[in-house]
Amino acid sequence: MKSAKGPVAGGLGALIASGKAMLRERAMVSGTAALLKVNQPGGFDCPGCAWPEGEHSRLDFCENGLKAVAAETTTKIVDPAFFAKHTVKGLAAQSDFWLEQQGRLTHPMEYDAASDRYRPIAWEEAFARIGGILRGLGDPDRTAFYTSGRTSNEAAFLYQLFAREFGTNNLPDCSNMCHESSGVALNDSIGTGKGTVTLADFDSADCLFIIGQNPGTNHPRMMGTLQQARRRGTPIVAVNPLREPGLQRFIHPKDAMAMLANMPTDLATHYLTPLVGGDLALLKGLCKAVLAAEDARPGQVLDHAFIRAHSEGFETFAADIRSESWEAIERESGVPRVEIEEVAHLYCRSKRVIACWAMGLTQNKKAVAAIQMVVNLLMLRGNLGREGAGACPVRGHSNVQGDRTMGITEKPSAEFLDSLEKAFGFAPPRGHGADVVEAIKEMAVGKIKAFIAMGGNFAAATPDGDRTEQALRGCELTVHVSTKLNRSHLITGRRAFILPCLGRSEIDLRGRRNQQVTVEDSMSMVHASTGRKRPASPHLLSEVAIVAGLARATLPASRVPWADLAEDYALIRERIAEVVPGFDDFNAKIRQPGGFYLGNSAGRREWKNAGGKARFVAAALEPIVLREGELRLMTLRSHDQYNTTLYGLDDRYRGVFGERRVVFLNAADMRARGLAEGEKVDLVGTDSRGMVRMAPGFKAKPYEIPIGCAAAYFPETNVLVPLESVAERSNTPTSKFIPVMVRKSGA
Ligand SMILES: Nc1nc2c(c(=O)[nH]1)N[C@H]1C(S)=C(S)[C@@H](COP(=O)(O)OP(=O)(O)OC[C@H]3O[C@@H](n4cnc5c(=O)[nH]c(N)nc54)[C@H](O)[C@@H]3O)O[C@H]1N2
Ligand SMILES: Nc1nc2c(c(=O)[nH]1)N[C@H]1C(S)=C(S)[C@@H](COP(=O)(O)OP(=O)(O)OC[C@H]3O[C@@H](n4cnc5c(=O)[nH]c(N)nc54)[C@H](O)[C@@H]3O)O[C@H]1N2
Ligand SMILES: [Mo]
Repeated sequence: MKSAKGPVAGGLGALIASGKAMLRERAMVSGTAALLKVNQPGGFDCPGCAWPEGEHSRLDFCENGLKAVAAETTTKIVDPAFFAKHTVKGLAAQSDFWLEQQGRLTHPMEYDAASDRYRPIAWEEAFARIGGILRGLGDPDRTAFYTSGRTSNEAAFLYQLFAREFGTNNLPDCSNMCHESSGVALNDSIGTGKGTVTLADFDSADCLFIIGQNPGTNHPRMMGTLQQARRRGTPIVAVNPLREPGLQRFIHPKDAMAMLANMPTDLATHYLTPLVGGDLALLKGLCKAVLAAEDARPGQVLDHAFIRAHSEGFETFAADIRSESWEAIERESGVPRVEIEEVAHLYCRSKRVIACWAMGLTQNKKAVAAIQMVVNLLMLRGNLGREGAGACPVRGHSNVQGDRTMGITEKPSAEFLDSLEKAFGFAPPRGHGADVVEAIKEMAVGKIKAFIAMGGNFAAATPDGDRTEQALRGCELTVHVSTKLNRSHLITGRRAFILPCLGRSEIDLRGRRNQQVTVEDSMSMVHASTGRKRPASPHLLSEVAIVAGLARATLPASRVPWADLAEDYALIRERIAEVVPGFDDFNAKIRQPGGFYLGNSAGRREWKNAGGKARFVAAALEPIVLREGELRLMTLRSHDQYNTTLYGLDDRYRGVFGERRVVFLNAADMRARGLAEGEKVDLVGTDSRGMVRMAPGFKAKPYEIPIGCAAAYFPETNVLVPLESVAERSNTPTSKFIPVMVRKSGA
């Protein structure tokens, strides 16, 4: 939607776009019915994002939530007849968009190399063959068990139990590419890996920071919360190299009056546009200006009581900040001192501040240090563990946080393993397993030989596309538990299986009852989710039943009653209650409307890290040096995609229609390269070892982005991300910082 001042997020455009998505999926009738039960009591949890439900963010209407539901409830199917028609090579030649459009998987399939086709196989037969191969590998560490973040708590708990009883901690997950940096930073600073705020805190905050996040597209239900805040007069500070239309102007699609009058709410009151990767410098600048304000009015700016009682490391931190020069801060952040000071003064005037962030912070080399600097900034004025204030990493997948709570991690704590051992009577492996990047490296050298995926699209979501593909092809076995066809199914190991599962919207009939599952949102609320739709095929099994089937076939002498657990998920919840802190009376608690709050130690000002205090952590500012002509490329999501799933080819808010191979550039950088608007360019990256990577044929689009920076969509650009280019301490691929040359195609 356009207004006099440019594009507006939400509004009528959102209504039209979601209608189109449902028509395309032929999900109109059933989809609308399904939607009535999304995020409602007795209904199912939205498979979109992890933003919690609340008064202002209930899914009365959410364009991208609707697209996610439409994609899952499509009536199109990918059945054995489909696979008989297409060779894997033929399918691999199709686009990701085409693959997604073919519909829901209906039967378990096994790859037949001789005909290069997937052929149907009975469930029990598939389990038996996979179990046989896994046992035959000898060493349990030769298998990696990947998880994407939609998997329910019940399925996730069983899956990690299976992996650990089998004998490995190789549990890479999508978090490794997502909020791992937040977990590492927060655990070290405040002794918990999760956000400290609840949704109610947004009602009393008097200043919000939104750093490296594009909620208009990726967390649309957050927009209702932000709009309410603005109506109360709460200032919002956006920190983002791109001027995101969704952060500037928004109409709630439910808000018919505003829509008719075309009167959007102006969202961000302050907009800082750092260089890509310039956040650490910018945040140090904000801390420096706050310390300067304290020096000017001693005792009136900092929360000395908090600093004294609750923190350590303040002196070292403050000394480092004071010695940082404004010249370096301005150069490395790309933001003028006056703008930083203005926002710092707003921060000092505000009594209750929440800082939100997402991938713009986590997928950079200095991600962990930058997130710790956000925490430092909050702590200077005691903005942690009190009403209306705190740290809010905004999670991605709808249950990615819950999966971690259930033990999906390659680095389990000793306490967790002790509880598991006590509850199930086997000795789980104690050494750390492989994360995503390590798993790819270990597959590449033949150390990991089997790859099992509980959801996701590993081949497309991971960095260094070509190398990851080689690594997967080198495996003895690849298994994908999936709802829809994707690229990863076409990159097969020597033996390969697709195991199709129920989606969250579907009825999951086991033991004659429609089983409930549970999920945890971004603010530690756990609640039940019950599917309401008839399954896409009668041959589908739930993720829970698939894990149980695999485990039974792989571990004949198992101590876990797999078959019973898979017939009654309440029994799984009883076991979770035994192992995971905070889940006592789990089955009773999920009967409360809206579920229950797990609590957050830092939110209570209890510090569970090594020193027993919240830590101020200093970080040196190292100059970022690029080669002559290189730009800092960030890779991001369009409005019409869910990670590797493409719903369409538009990015309405950013003015892109019918295409995805687009690179956003500053007009000055285009002029310097003699590029006209729409001209085709190749993106070329070189890594430290001199290996050249290329993504050809992108259209140059002038955009409001700082000079020296560029942006393009993922997964098309994943070939450019070197496997070795990771965030310090979290090993997260630096998807938001890839040095590239932009060259005219064919030049
Ligand atoms: N509809 C929809 N919803 C989704 C998803 C989806 O694909 N589609 N994905 C889900 C998942 S798994 C996740 S993790 C979240 C992702 O949610 P986001 O983190 O909002 O997603 P991205 O598109 O990666 O965008 C990150 C933002 O960071 C900015 N940015 C890039 N580099 C920098 C930088 O160096 N500094 C700063 N300050 N900002 C920077 C970009 O301009 C962009 O606005 O959304 C979840 N929700
Ligand atoms: N360059 C670049 N790369 C990135 C990112 C980036 O910003 N830039 N972002 C990273 C981030 S934040 C993330 S989280 C990862 C995402 O990585 P993944 O989670 O691996 O990828 P998705 O695209 O979300 O997975 C989509 C597939 O999941 C399956 N699926 C959908 N619903 C279900 C379900 O209910 N059950 C099961 N079993 N399967 C289901 C479908 O088959 C679908 O094709 O990508 C990362 N990669
Ligand atoms: Mo994510």
